[in-house]
Amino acid sequence: MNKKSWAEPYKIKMVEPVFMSTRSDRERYIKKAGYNTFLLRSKEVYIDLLTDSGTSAMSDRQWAGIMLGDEAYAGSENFYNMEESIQRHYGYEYVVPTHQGRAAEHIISQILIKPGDFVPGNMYFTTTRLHQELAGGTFVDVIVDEAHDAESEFRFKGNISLTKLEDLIREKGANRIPYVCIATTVNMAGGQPISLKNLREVRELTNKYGIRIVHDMTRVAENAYMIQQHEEGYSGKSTAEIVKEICDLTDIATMSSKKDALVSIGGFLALNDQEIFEEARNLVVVYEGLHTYGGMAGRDMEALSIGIAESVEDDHIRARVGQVEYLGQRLIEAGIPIVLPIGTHGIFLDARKFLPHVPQDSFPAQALAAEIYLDSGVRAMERGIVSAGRNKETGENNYPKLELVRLTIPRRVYTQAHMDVVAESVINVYENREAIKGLNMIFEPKHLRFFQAQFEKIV
Ligand code: PM9
Repeated sequence: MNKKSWAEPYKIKMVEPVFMSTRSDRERYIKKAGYNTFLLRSKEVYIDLLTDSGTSAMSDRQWAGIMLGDEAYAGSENFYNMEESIQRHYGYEYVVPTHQGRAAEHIISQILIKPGDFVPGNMYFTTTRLHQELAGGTFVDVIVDEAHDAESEFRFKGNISLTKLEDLIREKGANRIPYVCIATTVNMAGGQPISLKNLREVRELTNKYGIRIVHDMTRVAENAYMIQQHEEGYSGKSTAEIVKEICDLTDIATMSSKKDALVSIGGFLALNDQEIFEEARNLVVVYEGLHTYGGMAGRDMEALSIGIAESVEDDHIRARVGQVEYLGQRLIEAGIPIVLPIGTHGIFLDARKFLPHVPQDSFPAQALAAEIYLDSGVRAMERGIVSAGRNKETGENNYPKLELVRLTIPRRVYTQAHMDVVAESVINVYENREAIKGLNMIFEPKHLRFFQAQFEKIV
């Protein structure tokens, strides 16, 4: 049978109400939130596409696991189950639990980076770069040029430019590059994957210079699925096999389990080097908690060990990415400018093309996210000049080429009908885009300003 339609590989057992509001309610809410969607209360939101982080629906098996929480301070059984799940599905030998991804980034940055070092990576991520900088390092973007071009349909926009990477190593010297940071997938580029061919080439190059690879594996199963679908030679392999192959090419991993791994909270550092493991195991007790819980409750470690196994199942990942593609296709058909190809965890609106009349200094993506909320109560996230922050040396604004609004899809939470409502709202805002004038920033926090900055409307 030639199957044209597909459906989610689960049925709904429990429901949670969502809150509708009127436009005049939303006008009050967003003004009070300083036109920053991070500052809205969740009850003020109808469909929450702020993030896919910690927002997944857990399975009945995960909830059953929660009841098996062993809340011993030391040596919880759930830690060993989680460790075993990480070893089995990802292949790393040693595991240090952390309360979420940025804590793992903090620990590895403190251990490996010396002041004056350079850390190349496939585009920056906000928390990752900040921890590199706080440890005295400088992030260097060595992603392929296509990643910065919203319209390029290159399939593997997460790839590293080998020329940029080798030029940097020659210019700075391998001893000033503690590691190359590889993210699967690349969030800020639009959820774009790296190919295994490219990763293998990066491995060869880093081996030549004795440089480690640190893998930000936050969405590794989604990346593996894209390899299965689009990279030559992988259509016959399972997502689980490809995930293992990716991890095997890297030395150390930082994980925010709140994404791919289908839990509300948690993260870890995983690695194969015993000496670095001992250092990390020591540092985790300073910042997070004992090395057998690292800031997580026993029940959360149990849910994570089950979530990891579910995250690499082909049926799950096909439906997860399929839902993102469904929304993307609806927007493409309506002529809405989005980042192409459609990524894995959300649809990224191209605010430069959406609002060509709003200069980047007037925060077009921030303004667009606020307008979508005003239109329908759908909450999105800015991923443009506000997220890019300031240059750590000069204090000047960074001006990213990509000025995006991310409609991020939580895993297993919303239905196709919700996606239709979202598409209709974005289309409605697009039809009335001339009226949007942009924002002025009236409050700017020192670190990761996108979380807490406040704005007022330009009228
Ligand atoms: N990502 C996201 O919404 C959480 C809030 S924005 C900082 O996309 C990558 C690729 C991430 C990520 C978080 C982290 C940090 C590291 N790498 O949020 O600390 O997408 O668990 O992970 C968010 P934690």
